[in-house]
Amino acid sequence: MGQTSSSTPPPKEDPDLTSSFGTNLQNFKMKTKILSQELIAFIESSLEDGNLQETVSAISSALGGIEKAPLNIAVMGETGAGKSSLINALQGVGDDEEGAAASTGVVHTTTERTPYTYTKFPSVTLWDLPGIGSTAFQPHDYLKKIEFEEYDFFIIVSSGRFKHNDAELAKAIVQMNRSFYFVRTHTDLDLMVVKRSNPRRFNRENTLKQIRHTISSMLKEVTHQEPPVFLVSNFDVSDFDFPKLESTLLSQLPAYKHHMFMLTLPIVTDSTIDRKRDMLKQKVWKESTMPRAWATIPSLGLTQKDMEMLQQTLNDYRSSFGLDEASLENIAEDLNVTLEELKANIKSPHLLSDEPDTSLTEKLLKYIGNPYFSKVFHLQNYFIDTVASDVKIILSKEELFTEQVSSFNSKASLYREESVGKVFPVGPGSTFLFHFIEMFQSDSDELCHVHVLLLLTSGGLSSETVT
Ligand SMILES: Nc1nc2c(ncn2[C@@H]2O[C@H](COP(=O)(O)OP(=O)(O)OP(=O)(O)O)[C@@H](O)[C@H]2O)c(=O)[nH]1
Ligand SMILES: [Mg+2]
Repeated sequence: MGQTSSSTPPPKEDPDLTSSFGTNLQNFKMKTKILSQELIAFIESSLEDGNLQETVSAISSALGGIEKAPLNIAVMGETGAGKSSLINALQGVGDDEEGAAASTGVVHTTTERTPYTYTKFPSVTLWDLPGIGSTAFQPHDYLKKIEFEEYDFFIIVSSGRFKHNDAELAKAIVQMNRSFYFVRTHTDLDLMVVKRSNPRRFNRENTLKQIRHTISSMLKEVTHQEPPVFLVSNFDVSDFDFPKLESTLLSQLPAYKHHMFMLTLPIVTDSTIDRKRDMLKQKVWKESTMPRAWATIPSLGLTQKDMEMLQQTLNDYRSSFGLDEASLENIAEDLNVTLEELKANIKSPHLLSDEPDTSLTEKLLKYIGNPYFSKVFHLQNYFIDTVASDVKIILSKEELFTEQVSSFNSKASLYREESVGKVFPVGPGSTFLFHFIEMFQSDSDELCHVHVLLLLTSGGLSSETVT
């Protein structure tokens, strides 16, 4: 359906970026398909037209349906760590069943990156990747071969001791501004070995705590972050952290998509805003041959009429970016915030005081003290820069859009309540199964996407469906 990849900017210059994978991470331009090409084209054209309200509306509605946006998850790690088995377990299929991720086993190995639609969240693709260390996938070109830049989110799968390659993967992901979960498989075997070696002192909880602590500390040391760590057995999805892994994944994915969306948005919007800003500045530069442009405010040659024109100029810049008062009011309404709350985030409405009893000279006084701004030409450029930067601020305020989305969700709560207690038939194999349901309120332009989280226990699945 013609989606373009939007790339995130490369990380800052850092000598550490030449990882032990032999790849300079700056060669990777991370891509994501979270913004569809249609949406990108629409946002660019509405911004060019100075219709910020339309841009905000498009973003809000895309965020309202964010669960439908595609998300690519890489399942990566050393060979034999249990990546393919983990995907099978998440899908609720046995290793030898139809639909199982290819090549699990002690001798079989995954040789090609293979996508699997995550059955419990169909807009998500789980990528079963070849392991580091298999013949064709040596560390030095691993990231390149697995097409590291293609993924939005990562699951590092590891078994046994925490390894150098695990640390390098974690570092690479964080340096590229992405997130990951760390999944330690074979926990069943680990416990068995520890128990065998010292049956009298064996304490299951302490052993698990120790393993988790070791991994978390190593990860903190290499990434300076505390990513979630899950100890699982792919053979027993009801034990250890497997249920928590699954529920965390399903409950966090929409928020992560939202985050990725907002992270990607400036790459699309900033260049259009900058282009518009530069065009306006060029116009000002061309007009700067007029003596008025270099007049000093307010005394040398600048008349009351000139000052009024200056105020009009600011209003024009605000209008051309869609930040005039009327648009701001509409945007505030769309985002479910008050006009004051919206204005508190930005500067341009306050550049010239809007207090009724203040004279224009008084309004300009704050600039006159600064010799640089005392020139009309510089002041015009400052106005343009401020208005352009305000547009960027509004479009990058995750919390402004979150406000809108949460209000959207609260409208949906009515429908959520109605569906509590309904049971969905889902595939076998999971103890805790979560399913998102979409419901549509017909006869209304307030289309409600309702996410219902159902917690089912094994053995209790009914075939009752929700109409
Ligand atoms: N006991 C136990 N065995 C596991 C677990 N996960 C995977 N295995 C076994 O470990 C072996 C390797 O599993 P795979 O899923 O093929 O590992 P992989 O990471 O996909 O391997 P490559 O494709 O070669 O990189 C298989 O024999 C699995 O049955 C686990 O949690 N516990
Ligand atoms: Mg495999």
